[in-house]
Amino acid sequence: MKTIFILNGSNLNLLGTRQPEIYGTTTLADIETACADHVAGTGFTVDFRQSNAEHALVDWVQEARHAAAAIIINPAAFTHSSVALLDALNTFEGPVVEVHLSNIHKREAFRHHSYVSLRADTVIAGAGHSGYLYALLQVTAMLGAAR
Ligand code: CA2
Repeated sequence: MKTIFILNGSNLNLLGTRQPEIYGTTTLADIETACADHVAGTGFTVDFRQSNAEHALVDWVQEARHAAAAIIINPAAFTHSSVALLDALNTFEGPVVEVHLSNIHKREAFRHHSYVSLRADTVIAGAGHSGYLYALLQVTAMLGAAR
């Protein structure tokens, strides 16, 4: 069984409770369930996590070097600020897919730059919560799965 880490950054624990016009009404727990259902029976498992702390995400990326075949990450605000997260991702050898619920390029100028995109193999933005499922399709394809 190969593990895919799905890492979520700051404030994403609030999904479904605030700003539904931007982020939708689906909760992070709903997304976790959909991701687990999506990989059921494929030989992959997902390890889904969220933190408001930059260092936790850095620690999890370091852990992934030994514990995960791929990383899907929505770094949230750390996307636009964290060289530490980029440095950690640069030590990971498997596929990395960056996901954003919103289209960051359609929003404020400060969201247009992503440090994480300097490492990501694929970037998905603006697909809402479905972006996580598209990311799973992409990493399983990159890892050579049937779907
Ligand atoms: O579109 C995305 O997924 C973002 O990564 C979300 C981040 C934002 O800083 C990025 O520019 C784009 C913000 C996540 C905050 O999530 C909330 C959810 C509900 C209510 C308030 C915040």
